[in-house]
Amino acid sequence: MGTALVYHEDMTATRLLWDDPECEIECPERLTAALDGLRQRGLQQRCLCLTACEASEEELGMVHSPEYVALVRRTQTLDKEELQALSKQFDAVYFHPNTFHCARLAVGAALQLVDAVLTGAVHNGLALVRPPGHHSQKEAANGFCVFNNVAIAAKHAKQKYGLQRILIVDWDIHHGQGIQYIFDDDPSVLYFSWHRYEHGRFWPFLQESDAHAVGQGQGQGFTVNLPWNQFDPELVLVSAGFDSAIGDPEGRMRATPECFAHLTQLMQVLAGGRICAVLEGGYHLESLAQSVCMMVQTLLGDPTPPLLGLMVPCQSALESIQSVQTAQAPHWTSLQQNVAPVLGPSTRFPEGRSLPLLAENPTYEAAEAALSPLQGELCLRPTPPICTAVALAVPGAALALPPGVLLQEESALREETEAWARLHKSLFQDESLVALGKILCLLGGILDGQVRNGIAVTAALATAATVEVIIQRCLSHGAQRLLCVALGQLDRPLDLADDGVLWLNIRGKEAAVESMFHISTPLPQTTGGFLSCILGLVLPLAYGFQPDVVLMALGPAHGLQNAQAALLASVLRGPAGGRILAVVEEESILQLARTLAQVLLGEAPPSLGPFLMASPEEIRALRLLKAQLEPRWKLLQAAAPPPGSCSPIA
Ligand code: Q9C
Ligand code: ZN
Repeated sequence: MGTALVYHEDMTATRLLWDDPECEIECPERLTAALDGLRQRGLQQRCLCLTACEASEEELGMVHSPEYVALVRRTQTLDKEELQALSKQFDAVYFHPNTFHCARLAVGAALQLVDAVLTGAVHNGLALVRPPGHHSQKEAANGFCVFNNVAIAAKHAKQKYGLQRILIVDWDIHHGQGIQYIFDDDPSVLYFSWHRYEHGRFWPFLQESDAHAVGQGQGQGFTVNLPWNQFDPELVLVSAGFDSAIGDPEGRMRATPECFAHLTQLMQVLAGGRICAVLEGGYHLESLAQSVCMMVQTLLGDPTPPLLGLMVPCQSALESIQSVQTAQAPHWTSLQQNVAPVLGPSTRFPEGRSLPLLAENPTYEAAEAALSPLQGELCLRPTPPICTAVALAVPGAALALPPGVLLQEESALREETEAWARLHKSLFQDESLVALGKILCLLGGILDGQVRNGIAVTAALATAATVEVIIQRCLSHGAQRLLCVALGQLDRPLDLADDGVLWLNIRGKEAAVESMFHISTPLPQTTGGFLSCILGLVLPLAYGFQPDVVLMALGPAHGLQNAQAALLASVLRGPAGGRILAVVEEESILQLARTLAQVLLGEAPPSLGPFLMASPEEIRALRLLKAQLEPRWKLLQAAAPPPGSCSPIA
């Protein structure tokens, strides 16, 4: 099981035949640049490469009218003047004698990818295609798009595999109005798009790209910008446009290539990891190539490189999120109990005010400058030879571990282990001393870059002392920032310097902020409360802190179900580039160690089970923490509201 890459070089055979500054950016080099990037970094070689076949006219007919398909078919025999005249009938479109062939290959590639994922041949994949698809409509080409590749793929997944819930995430910088129209009244396809809007002044200049568009009829609530885990989809299709990336002449935004690794990783916890991504826009060749590589690398299971920069959300982004929540609240019970405080009138931008976005954005030269050092860094960060290692206190228990994990047999030097143990004299003896030696060796592997992540199983009652040793060892080994997410009865070690360690304890007691680096919150008892806690508190704190290493410690009476522990471990892989050590007590919970090993190897976490709304006390606790922590941890301002019921209000 791996990652599919679907492509056909014939898709480079369509191009603009006349002068048109608007359309010239949609060029064949987009595909060759992306592919060269993948090849140079050895990523293509790690994928299952599939050659695209043309979609049939019947397949096109799932979305497009026979008249429109016939019209595109006829372009094969038109001359240049006729092609140009026809192109003018649409907005931002050009036709070429090869357009029909390429557009059918693009659809065919998307369908093959869905087949590969849904038959279980691969976990996930990317279709590198052109022309793109998300602006295309039943009877119209639009915005370089001829057939709607992703929409046809969604129809195919419903018809051929009987899927009932498909999530489409569209991260192209333009609104995919084509997909929105096609599924406007269809509640089985949730269309999520983020896009540049500028209060309607950004192409395609549509009112219906705004937050108030929520779908029609039965489909109300299914055209949305929505936090990512509520709908519980069976398949995730990504309209993967990279024109939101830095340097893009269309989008003029500044998402770094790394952002796409993190976006991809967030999607990976959904739908059992079944992700089909299909290329849409992206017109700065180097930025496109790097962003595609970031996505494919993450699909392949590699850790995400750290996100650099100031972790502060901008005011206008917060306002956009707020207005989406307001528009969606009538359709999703979850959004009615909103953790986020409503923005005061003084902070709101008046509707329609144009923001100085263009002036602030980088020129191409600036983008090149920002991209090239990143390149260097990418090459300098080698993949650790070992992905996941497990240190067990009792060796026999290894049988239950998934294949692919390294069993940590080696121990740290005896003197070293004893020196650490002396700090906690009464707690490490015999068996627990042996376990400590292995854990120290495993931790050393993580800190030296030999091992990506690990699980440490401690002997009975030794968890707290082990956590103390791990923290001290990390700090003495040059870790600048260590995030500790501690569950159950574990106290923050005394005499820790602030700043270096962010201690977040999720335990039975009430919410409390001892300091900006010492926080505790109760473990929610509902799925909704748990998701709110993870998405609305843990994740913003983790990304805001930018740790080098994450320690997830399950102490006595942690009360976490295996699926909850798996989701937590899965999201905590993001902020520290996958450097995470999970500490669990005793082999008695070996099933837990097994589940954790699976997610640390890159598998999707299991389902959390039936959905229960967060309780009022859980919401109150989160609100309280948010209010107290926001001055220091600004990402909390953008925190998702607590997720609610799995289906919208009828
Ligand atoms: N210069 C895709 O990204 N041009 N289509 C807008 C502003 C059309 C974008 C005019 C952009 C179409 C798939
Ligand atoms: Zn676009």
